[in-house]
Amino acid sequence: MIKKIFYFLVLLVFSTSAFSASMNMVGEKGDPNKVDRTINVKMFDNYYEPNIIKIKKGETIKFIVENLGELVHEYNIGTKEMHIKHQPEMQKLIDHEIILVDKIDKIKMKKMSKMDHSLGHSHANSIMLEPKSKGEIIWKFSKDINLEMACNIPGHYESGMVGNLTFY
Ligand SMILES: [Cu+2]
Repeated sequence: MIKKIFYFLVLLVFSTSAFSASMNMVGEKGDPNKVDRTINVKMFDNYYEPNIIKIKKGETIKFIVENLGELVHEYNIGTKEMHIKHQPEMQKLIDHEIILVDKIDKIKMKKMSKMDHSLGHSHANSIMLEPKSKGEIIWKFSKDINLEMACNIPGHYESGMVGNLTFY
């Protein structure tokens, strides 16, 4: 039993540190007082407008994201690998009926996240929006590696809900 708990803790520490390491790879949460540029992004079913954004290394950008589609969508900044890893997490939110076709059950999300942290789905690099809603992300692009903005709701990425964040 104790051995089991030990392995669980090792796994927990390892997975959270691996996660923050990959987050640092793509930049960091931006300071709202140091925004260099504001970019409006529109989300439709299933694509972004614009779907290519050019960024200067070190820039802090405020993305004002608006969901003009009829489905729930996500705006998530990461590498291709991060998005692929994130997709099973999103599938879990669908399986638990936290993400519905056009709604996010925020009360359920809060409740479930107390038991399983990954279901809380609050990361500084992503925002999930219901149809006809708006939100923002402030992100500092401190590393110039190729990034993607993507929606990891099952089927969306595959059908084209992905765009490029490229550096000058
Ligand atoms: Cu989507």
